[in-house]
Amino acid sequence: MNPIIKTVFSADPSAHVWPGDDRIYVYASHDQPYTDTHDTMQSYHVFSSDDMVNWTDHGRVLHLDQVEWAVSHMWAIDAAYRHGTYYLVYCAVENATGMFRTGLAVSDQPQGPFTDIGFIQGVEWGQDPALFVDEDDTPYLFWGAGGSCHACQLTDDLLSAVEGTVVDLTSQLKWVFEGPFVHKYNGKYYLSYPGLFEGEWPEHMYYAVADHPLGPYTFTGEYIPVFEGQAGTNHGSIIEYKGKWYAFHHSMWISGESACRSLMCDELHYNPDGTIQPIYPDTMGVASLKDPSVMRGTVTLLLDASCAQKTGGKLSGTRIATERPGYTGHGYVTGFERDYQGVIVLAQSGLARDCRLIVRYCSPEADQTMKVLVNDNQLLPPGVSPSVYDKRFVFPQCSDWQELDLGKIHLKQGDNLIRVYNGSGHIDLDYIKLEEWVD
Ligand code: FUB
Repeated sequence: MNPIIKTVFSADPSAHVWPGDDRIYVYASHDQPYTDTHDTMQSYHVFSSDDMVNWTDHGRVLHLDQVEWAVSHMWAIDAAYRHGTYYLVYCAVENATGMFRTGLAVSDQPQGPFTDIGFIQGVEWGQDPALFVDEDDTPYLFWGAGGSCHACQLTDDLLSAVEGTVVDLTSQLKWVFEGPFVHKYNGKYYLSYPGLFEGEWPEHMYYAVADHPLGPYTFTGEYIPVFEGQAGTNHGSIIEYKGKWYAFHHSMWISGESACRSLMCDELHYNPDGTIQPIYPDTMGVASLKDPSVMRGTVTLLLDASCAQKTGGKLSGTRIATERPGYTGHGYVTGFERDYQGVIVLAQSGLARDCRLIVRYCSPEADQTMKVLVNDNQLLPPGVSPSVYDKRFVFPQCSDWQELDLGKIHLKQGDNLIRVYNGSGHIDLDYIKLEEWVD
């Protein structure tokens, strides 16, 4: 169904399938709900799926506060995998110059969280970056803003433009405005981008084709015309996944506001001559969903407790451990030894909504009692009246990791803090999961 992500406002989707992984990952910028301007964009989310129907939101994976050189405008992004490292390639306005720069952040996991390593030297006004690594392992960077598009080869560490390789592709790309993305199909390089037909908003999605990543490109056509409910902008990526091709892009179908966008995905078809058939987005979205038995997909927010500190939460007196096998990601959180020690995670939501709260934990020695706070509200175990002082949940003894369903919680629009802490019990905590609530 379109939009594919209904739980949080996000835009500029860059989809990738990494070697040896059967999931598809979508890296996206984050729109603060209903601020009516792109100036408030400060962070990124990663979404993944193995069926293009049900998605996992891996939460906030990089925030402006974690990037020393940047002052604002965490706009469009891309991602790359090279030599065992996952790169988030993003843009932000540099504090020192007021210029858009192309930042690089790294992780050893495709879903992040990511750590900034600085901006790419030799690239000025590097808004809307796309990092394309060719089959021979050569990395190329594309960027575009305000009616222009440039590209260059990158050095092996990806941190600089190779001297003398910067090319201005603007005149080769009809109507180009911003947002390049590059994919390869049948040996040809496809550069897709949002453009302004005759200089007029909103943006159409166009593409051009070349025999070399740095061009020359031949303008080939439009693949997503302007559609009803489109935000003023559009921006996207093209990817093959499990034998089918898809175009990811965005709309304002949920919010009705152009700076409050939602991710979309539609199937993409090539003609025998390599041209792309136009896409007319509809609410049914990807073809697999046209099976009437699958009427809607789900989005689950999965917050890895061991990443809490880097994703907008906090470890309060607790620590990360790895001794007990079977955890998710980098480890689990342990050390809930005294009252009030615990974990806080950030759950961002586009709309106020109900969710099911699930905790994955292990407690081999005995039942434990824990407290849970959602924002400022103490969560009540079933059957416990608000007047009762002792509102602790029992986490039953278990010799291996298990999920405990804590029932319905309410998320407000925007940022929510969920805290699981010691109420005289000690657990090992792997993740906190928020499933969409279905009545
Ligand atoms: O998301 C902020 C900006 O809007 C992007 O950088 C542009 O491509 C447009 O989508």
